[in-house]
Amino acid sequence: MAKKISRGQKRAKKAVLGGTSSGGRPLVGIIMGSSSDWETMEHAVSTLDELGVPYEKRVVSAHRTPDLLFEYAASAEKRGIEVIIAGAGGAAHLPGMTASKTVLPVLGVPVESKALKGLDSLLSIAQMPGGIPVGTLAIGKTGAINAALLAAAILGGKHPHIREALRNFRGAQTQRVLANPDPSASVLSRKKIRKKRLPKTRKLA
Ligand code: RP5
Repeated sequence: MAKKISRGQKRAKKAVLGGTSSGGRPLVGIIMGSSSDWETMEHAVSTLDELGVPYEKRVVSAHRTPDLLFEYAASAEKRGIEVIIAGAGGAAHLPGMTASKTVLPVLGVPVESKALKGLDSLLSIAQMPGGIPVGTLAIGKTGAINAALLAAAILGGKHPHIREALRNFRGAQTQRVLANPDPSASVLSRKKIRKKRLPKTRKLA
């Protein structure tokens, strides 16, 4: 029989989980230090959506909500999460601290900072002392997309349908390049699209 949980327990569970994707138990936990990281991290989310990989997503700050970070990282494995993607900017300690509280693979996405264009984030995440690794991706959107693809590659070892989804993704990407060999054609079509989007300007008499 399913165990009944109280309203308080439900609230506490929601506080740890945040939002989830549809399509089954989340396998990837996507966390980010601030809602200002969403613009970058939404690319990890949309890539997982494209691959049909279930995830949960939420803001967890290493310095503003350290207790939540510990609770999240320590309970992730028990909750069925198999890979964590952590995005943070500046003195980006979220991925490293998360990795210190779990043996799950943690993939770090350096978010582009205003002051140093994400170089600070990149070094903070990549330069973990030996013993607690964080798989560090590129700065910004590229890193967020690749973190999702790498998470799918890790999951693919255990979940054959995810490996197939990744294979299809790669195949479609290859086909797109092969189908558009003329570089000037794609520049022209991009220019056309931009022109269409521009609002008409009225001439002054
Ligand atoms: C980090 O500080 C976050 O990951 C974010 O990239 C950065 C700035 O956060 P906000 O001040 O915009 O909340 O913790």
